[in-house]
Amino acid sequence: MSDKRLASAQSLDCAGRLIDLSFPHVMGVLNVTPDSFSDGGQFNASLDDALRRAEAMVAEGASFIDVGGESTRPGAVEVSVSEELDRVIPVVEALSQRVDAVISVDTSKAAVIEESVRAGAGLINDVRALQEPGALDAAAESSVPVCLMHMQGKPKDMQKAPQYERVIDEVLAFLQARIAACETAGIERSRIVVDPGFGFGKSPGHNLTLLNCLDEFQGLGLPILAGLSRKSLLGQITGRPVDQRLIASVAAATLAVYRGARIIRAHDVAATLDAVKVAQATIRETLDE
Ligand code: 7PM
Repeated sequence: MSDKRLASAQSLDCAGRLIDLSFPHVMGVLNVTPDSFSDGGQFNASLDDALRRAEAMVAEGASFIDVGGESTRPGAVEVSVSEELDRVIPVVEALSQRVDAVISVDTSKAAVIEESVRAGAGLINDVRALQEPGALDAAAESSVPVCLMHMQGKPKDMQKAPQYERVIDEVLAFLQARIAACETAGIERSRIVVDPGFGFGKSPGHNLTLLNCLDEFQGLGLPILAGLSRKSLLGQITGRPVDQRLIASVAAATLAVYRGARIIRAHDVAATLDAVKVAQATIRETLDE
């Protein structure tokens, strides 16, 4: 076994819940949509629904539930702090008490980071890698791990004309700079997860290079998270619409784990977990773990 692989075999302390990274984990996606929380009655119905969906994903084997209140969809408009807090915090409060998994919050805002951790979140997943005002300090003061993701441009226009000289080098350099910024702010390396950000300001070719060369990120010595589930790259490869990308998503998850990813962010947890187990057993050449 390579030294690099040993170096990244560690564990993450997510608000007291230990995640053993010697084997890969699935992070289930839970979107909390804008219109679902419009009035009192709807609010409770949506909260119940979110709880049920989260419990189902945990029953399928998810180690993390990623709660997202801001759409980072290409072309999406930004949401206000108060709106994002209203969407996310009640869900985090309910889930962290009732669901047997780490609650991750997909946010870039300092106030949402602070309130989420207070409400029981065990991981901050930031597609903007803690570059928003106050986010770095908010994350440093919380004691939970952070996922730093690479994005070129902003969600509004990131898919218009993604350009790189060498995509791997540029994404690596960005992540190294953000890791350094985290360390300066007081976030130790043992609290950092990295993510190349599939689909965030990348052409199909860029995404495929990142997937095929994902093992180069192992040199950072930090756990790698990959999110490819249902993404447009898979639509471009297979010609299928978003609701028919399960098989392609599972294939991509397998490849990502084979190239070193330790956490796979996915909508379809049971299928994804089977796939990552196949990749893991192949890497280890054993059924142990
Ligand atoms: C539309 C397009 C809606 C893309 C939602 C998305 C990632 C993430 C997302 C990822 C990490 C999705 C994305 N993707 N966080 N949040 N890594 N760390 O497909 O790849 O869910 S949102």
